[in-house]
Amino acid sequence: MSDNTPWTHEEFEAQLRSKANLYHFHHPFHKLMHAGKMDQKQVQGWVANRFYYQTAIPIKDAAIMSNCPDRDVRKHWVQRILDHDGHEGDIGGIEAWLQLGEAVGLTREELWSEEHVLPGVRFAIDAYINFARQRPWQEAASSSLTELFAPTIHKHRIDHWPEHYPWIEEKGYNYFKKRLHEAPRDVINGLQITMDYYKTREEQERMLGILQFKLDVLWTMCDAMWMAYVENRPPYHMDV
Ligand code: AHQ
Repeated sequence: MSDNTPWTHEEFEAQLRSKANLYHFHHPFHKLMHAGKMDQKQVQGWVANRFYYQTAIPIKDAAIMSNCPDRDVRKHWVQRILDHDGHEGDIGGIEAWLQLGEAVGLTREELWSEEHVLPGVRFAIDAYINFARQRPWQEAASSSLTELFAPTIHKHRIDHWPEHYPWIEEKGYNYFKKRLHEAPRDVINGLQITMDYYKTREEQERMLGILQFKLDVLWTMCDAMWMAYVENRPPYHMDV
């Protein structure tokens, strides 16, 4: 007989964290990057494609807020938009990512033009934005909890890129350093919303599926970049 007993908050969080092994940190594309085996073109491809993700985050968060009638939730959630778009005293994550682009040898215009954005990356990210627009705000908010696993990946870049990619200018690290303290704060807020919303075992199991959807978004982005920048098979490659 299936167990319908709801998980305690501790058990529920442990279930969420048990998906850590599916996080895109473990994708072969990131493993190649983390091992220092990428050339400048491959790193530039990643930076340019991830810029589309970075510019999508505040759009996604604004979609969540537009669906959320709770003032107290919006009062906290708006910080995520400010963190990316910038505000008094903070240039914002999008500007910091533009500086990462310059630090790896791209121009700001190239990033804004989206000329390097691969179809598979665009579709995955647009799916995330549309999920946030169409689903109950609590579901969209809880889908951000892939950031449970994000500090590892930011710290790894800060610790290992200088030895692997000495040609990347120092200013390129500012984004990752910024997220090291923003992501854990966001996770606390996202976990609170998640624990308050998913009450029954069936609802909790559904949340695991929502987290899996977001893990799929991140993994699919890496799949598209692997094909283009590692296999050298970008869309409409015809050779067999
Ligand atoms: O830089 C990232 C970021 O600002 C966010 C916001 C959050 C969300 O709302 O979905 N997710 C996220 C992530 C960021 N960086 C990714 C990375 O690998 O650098 C990780 C990604 C995430 O874990 O969802």
